[in-house]
Amino acid sequence: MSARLIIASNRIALPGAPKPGGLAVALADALAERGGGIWFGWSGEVVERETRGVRLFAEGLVEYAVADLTPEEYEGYYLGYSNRALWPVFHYRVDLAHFDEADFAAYEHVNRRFARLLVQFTRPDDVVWVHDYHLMLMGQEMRASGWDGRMGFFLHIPFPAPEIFSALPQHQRLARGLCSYDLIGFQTNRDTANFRRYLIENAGAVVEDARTLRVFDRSVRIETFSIGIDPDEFAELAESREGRAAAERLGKITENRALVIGVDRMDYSKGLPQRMEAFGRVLDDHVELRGDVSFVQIAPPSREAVDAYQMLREQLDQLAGRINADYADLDWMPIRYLARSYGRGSLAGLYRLARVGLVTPLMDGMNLVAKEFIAAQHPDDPGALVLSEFAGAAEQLPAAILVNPHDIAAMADAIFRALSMPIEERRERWQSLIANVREQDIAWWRRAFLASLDDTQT
Ligand code: GDG
Repeated sequence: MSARLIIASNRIALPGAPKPGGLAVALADALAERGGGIWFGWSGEVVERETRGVRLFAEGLVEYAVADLTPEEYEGYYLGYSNRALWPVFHYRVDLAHFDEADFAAYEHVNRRFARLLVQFTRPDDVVWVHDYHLMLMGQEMRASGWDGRMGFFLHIPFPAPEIFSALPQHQRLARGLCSYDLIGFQTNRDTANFRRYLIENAGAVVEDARTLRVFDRSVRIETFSIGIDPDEFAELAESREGRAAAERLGKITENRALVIGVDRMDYSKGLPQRMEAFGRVLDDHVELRGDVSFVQIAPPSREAVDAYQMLREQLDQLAGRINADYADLDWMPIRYLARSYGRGSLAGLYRLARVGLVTPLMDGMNLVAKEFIAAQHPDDPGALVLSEFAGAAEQLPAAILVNPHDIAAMADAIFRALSMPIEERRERWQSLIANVREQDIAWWRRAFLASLDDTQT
């Protein structure tokens, strides 16, 4: 029997609550497949007084252990260091980053508190898998609390070029902390290469073998595991009652107009203003398309307590308003901009209805929407995908129409090309895209990561 698995992530999908996405399902499955385990993380609640311990829930073979944050921890660890410093820097937006020693102290404090809480639950032969940028220092703190078993970390967002990472005042402490893990997984080869180069140039790392560096007196394995989705789930959702109902509602309004769709958390990394401008440019350049094509952008607001997100919201409201005012007619609205969320089934139905999917982040770890869009298409009449070359997914999906999201004219051309793509070419490209989405799906991802972690030397 393989060792028991312990997962730590900032947010947890609690039993009973609908699983917010494929990742939550994948991690719960990973735990079940290992014959049980523990999933530890923040409860999502902010309470005045620091609650000492964790609350436990069980579902089948999986135990959930959650801890609350105090308002100060929420502010410093979550909003502050995680989302005002790490998120922008890792997405190449040093201009938006806010460096505050007190935020870092809160980040360290929560990582330490979580580590101490979790260590109490570990048994010597357990395997620990920590997720994402909120918890980069948790491994080091677990080591400090006496844990010396196997421990892996997966970063869901990009790892930037060393010159960008070094802008973080605490880059050395973060890098050293990360190297407490036995395995560090990244989304793409680009990220893996960036982290290796950082360690070689700044921490005197020595290459041990193709995937292992000797650094800070340890051997650390650094490898790429591109996250995927469950493609069958999205194909089924597209045909589900919810999926068909959503497609029918939108289809009634867009009638036989070609539909272009975007679905993104409202985040400045997603390139939403550039995308709207590019769509406006298509209407500028192609008089014949006016009245004939609709762009639906679903953009649920996210991290609204952070300034940069409030500014983005205003910018998008303005831009969509302006383009609509310029081009709309009595019976046609060019952009349907929806700052709200929809159920996964509805999303799948809308993906299928669309002729073109626009996934044009300025920088993105992977981007699951690209894969969901592909999985939801009908094989006989699939839509075309316009994909940013800066999305991690571009490494795996060369059959998409790849674009530079900073180049508005090129994006407008790509949208036009996608709208006019003959059905044979759409089918051919889709066959190649879906083959990849199927091959490196979510089950492949978690198994590959855990197999590599099981195989590290301790
Ligand atoms: C991070 C990394 C990496 C979106 N709107 C709604 C909704 N969504 C769902 C999508 C998709 C998920 O949220 C978004 O995933 P992405 O991968 O596109 O982007 P991030 O949220 O930034 O995720 C990213 C990912 O982690 C996994 O490692 O790929 O690079 O940034 O599943 O469908 N879901 C529902 N309603 C919505 O309105 N239900």
